[in-house]
Amino acid sequence: HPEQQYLDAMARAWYGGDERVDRTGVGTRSLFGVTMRFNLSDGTVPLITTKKIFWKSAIKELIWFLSGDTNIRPLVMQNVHIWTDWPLDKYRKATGEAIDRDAFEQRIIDDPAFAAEWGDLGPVYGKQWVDWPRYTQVGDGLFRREEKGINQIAELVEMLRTNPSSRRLIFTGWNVPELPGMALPPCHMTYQYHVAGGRLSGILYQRSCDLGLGFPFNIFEAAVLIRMLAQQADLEPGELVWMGADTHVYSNHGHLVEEQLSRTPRAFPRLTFARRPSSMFAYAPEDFVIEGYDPHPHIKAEVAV
Ligand code: DHF
Ligand code: TMP
Repeated sequence: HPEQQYLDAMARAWYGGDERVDRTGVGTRSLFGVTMRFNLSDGTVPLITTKKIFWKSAIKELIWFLSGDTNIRPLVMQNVHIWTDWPLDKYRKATGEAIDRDAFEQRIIDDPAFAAEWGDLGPVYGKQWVDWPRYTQVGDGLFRREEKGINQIAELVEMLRTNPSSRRLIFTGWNVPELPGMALPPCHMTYQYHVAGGRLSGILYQRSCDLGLGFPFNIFEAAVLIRMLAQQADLEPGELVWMGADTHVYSNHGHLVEEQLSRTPRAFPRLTFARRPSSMFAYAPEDFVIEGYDPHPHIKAEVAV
């Protein structure tokens, strides 16, 4: 079963990984350089089955990236909580206020000015994917930031349509000068595509991977992206290759590893589209139809902030 690649990585990291003190202070057990491959040509998508994944949250996150937004407000309004902890942590540290997560999210929803001030993550994924800053020289040592940046996703679709044999079918979130302004520098940082025999394959390069929490979202979203790009460029899906650099399990996720390793993976579900939206930027959550997802129960685990 293809999910075995994930369970093996978890086991290797947990039982034999390098113990490292990480930025969050929680501690990880880590492997460096892990590859997995998932076949998408049969219409399935890698949606982890050894625990329930809230895949609709993942779809909403992906649509949010493509919208170019970097504020958590639209996510919170759609009941997606996966990005709340970072703005919340910043708010608590800046104000000293002991506000709880629900109250913070409620303020983000109720008060757009509060959300604008405290809900933004900086120029993260969405900004770089569809509005990478562009500068024009207007004088000696003088540059103007253009109103509209580069839409890497639109350019990618155009290249897939007009020059599918290109070896430059890439987009990236790793904008070096803008990294200091980001709440977190991109983890799933670079995506590259390849067309052969009418099939679209993709590689995701992930510099840092939380196998317990982030990975199931990252791998699913990367696969869905291939399916969306294929739909837009009139290609068939091929394969997803995942390459993780620092691939780790947090030291407080032992229960997750042991429980997931004790479970038998089930068949991956199938993804179909309810319609063909007019562009990469016109998809809605209802357009994604997942059939045959029968996961084992959800397992709670704490996220390291
Ligand atoms: N930091 C760390 N330490 N690990 C991450 O995976 C991570 N991922 C980020 C941002 N920073 C991160 C963005 N993606 C969850 C899943 C993905 C995600 C952030 C958080 C998460 O907590 N998932 C839980 C709860 C899901 C829910 O409430 O909907 C899960 O059980 O899947
Ligand atoms: P880092 O910036 O110090 O590497 O910390 C980021 C942590 O978040 C790390 O554990 C990897 C994890 N992560 C994912 O696994 N997937 C994601 O999509 C994101 C945003 C973070």
